[in-house]
Amino acid sequence: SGKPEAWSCLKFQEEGFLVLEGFLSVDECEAMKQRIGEIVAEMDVPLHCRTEFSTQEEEQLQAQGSTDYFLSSGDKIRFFFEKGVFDKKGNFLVPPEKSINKIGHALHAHDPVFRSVTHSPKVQALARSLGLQMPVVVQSMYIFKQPHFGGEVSPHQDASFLYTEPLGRVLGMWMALEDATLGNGCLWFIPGSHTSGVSRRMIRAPAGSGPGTCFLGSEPDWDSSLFVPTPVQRGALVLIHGEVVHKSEQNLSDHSRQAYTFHLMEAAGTVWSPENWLQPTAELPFPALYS
Ligand code: AKG
Repeated sequence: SGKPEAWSCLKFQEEGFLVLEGFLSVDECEAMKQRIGEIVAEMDVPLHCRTEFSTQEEEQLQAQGSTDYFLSSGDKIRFFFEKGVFDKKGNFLVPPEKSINKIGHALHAHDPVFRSVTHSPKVQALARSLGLQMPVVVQSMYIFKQPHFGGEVSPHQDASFLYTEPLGRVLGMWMALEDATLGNGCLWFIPGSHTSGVSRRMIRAPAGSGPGTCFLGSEPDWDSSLFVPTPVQRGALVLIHGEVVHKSEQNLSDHSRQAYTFHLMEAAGTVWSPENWLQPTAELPFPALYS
């Protein structure tokens, strides 16, 4: 069942994260992996990844192109790549399916397989048992963590990117589709780090004012001894409080560590910051989780 016991809700409140092993069946994990394989096979590699650049101006245009590609990805299915996978002419140095870092940010809206997992009865039951009254889905990501070079995710709070007033209204649901181990880049958390606000915010720069986003504040230089590794088996769901500090390390192992994750906001009595990079659009207002 998707329902955590009362003691585990308490643990979530105290630590800011909670592992629910066995949330998904092996078949449910495999269905998502298979679907993502089809999506990758049909992928259109974005233009800014393929264009050749030789002058500084061309390089700047390319950087602008990738910023725009990111900033307009909130309501689409778009592809983001590991560093160093293209040559200067935009040819893949690594097979495309091994070069993707993540797919974001609206698989939950546009793909039937991911929509049905996101809105599944057990996800809804879990949200209800956590007391969410009017949860909406703000974004989703499929994270590949490729073998041998899948990039690290540096320490952060999700609310730095998904800021609300008041705080405490954003919840990540992170699903392991493959075992996540110490070797292949499992999540690490600082238990209890979700209770002292947000140390930095990424805000969208006003149109036409230079780089697309900037940070207000900075991430503290967290002592690495504060982080607790959280290896989980495939099928586990990890609840991530919007303000808990977490990270994952580079994957130097032979095994990928694929995950599907989405973020909910309790919309009742909450203001989504108009400065967040991610905004609901006319095409895709944040969909209600409950059907
Ligand atoms: C997030 O979803 O906020 C993460 O930090 C995911 C990191 C990862 O999957 O490695």
